Amino acid sequence: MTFTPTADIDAAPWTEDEFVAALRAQGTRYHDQHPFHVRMNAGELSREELQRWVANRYYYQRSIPIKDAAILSNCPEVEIRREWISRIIDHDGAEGESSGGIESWLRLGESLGVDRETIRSERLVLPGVRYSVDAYVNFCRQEPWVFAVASSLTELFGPGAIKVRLVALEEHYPWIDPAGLEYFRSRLTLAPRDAQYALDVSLERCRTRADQERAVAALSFKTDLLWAQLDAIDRGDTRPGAEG
Ligand code: AHQ
Repeated sequence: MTFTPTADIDAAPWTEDEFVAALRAQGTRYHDQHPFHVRMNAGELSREELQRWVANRYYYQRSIPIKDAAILSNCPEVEIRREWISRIIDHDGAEGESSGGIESWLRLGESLGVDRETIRSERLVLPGVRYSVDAYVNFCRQEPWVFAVASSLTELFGPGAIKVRLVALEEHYPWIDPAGLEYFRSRLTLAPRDAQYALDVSLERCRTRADQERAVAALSFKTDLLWAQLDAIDRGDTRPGAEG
């Protein structure tokens, strides 16, 4: 992704408050405002749409540890890696335990009526979902690790969105076993921790105006890919011969 700073290269760096405000302003582009999530939260999604969503978002979830491993592989600093590696364990689970976010997501799928083998086969993953998620993984492989860290700052907005989603799913879709929503409950604790660490690193390492703007651009890129992912899920499979 080629980045061209908008300010002239000698512009004064933002103050910490200005930088945080520029990052948080990206929240207006967060996917909690996407029509699909708006319909989800209003109780308007069909069972088929929820099943399409869970099977496609699996591709995002199973890609998170891969992009976090890419960040680790680009980061030469032990202290940063010691912190960041927890994200991989959170999703993959610990050795020998049937734990972790990916396992929880499969349980979410089962509670929505999609068996785990169908989800893990990824045969229901739509092209637009695959390409937007792969764009995220490749961004984290190719960009300097600090900006890949900054791209994870959508999690500044995640917990608020997930709180609303949890209430909506429990209220409007009584056929979903509440135990299947455990994944989102776990994010309410993990995401704020992760977001705070990613924000601290971004503030500490992005000291020039160009780096600050590049961090904001990385976050903007991430809000776009989350939006594109939901666009594909919202439209469904429009290819010739697609069922339904
Ligand atoms: O379940 C989510 C998750 O594990 C992560 C990791 C983080 C990252 O490193 O980019 N982002 C993220 C997100 C998760 N869930 C999304 C949702 O709406 O359910 C939100 C998403 C994000 O905000 O980036």
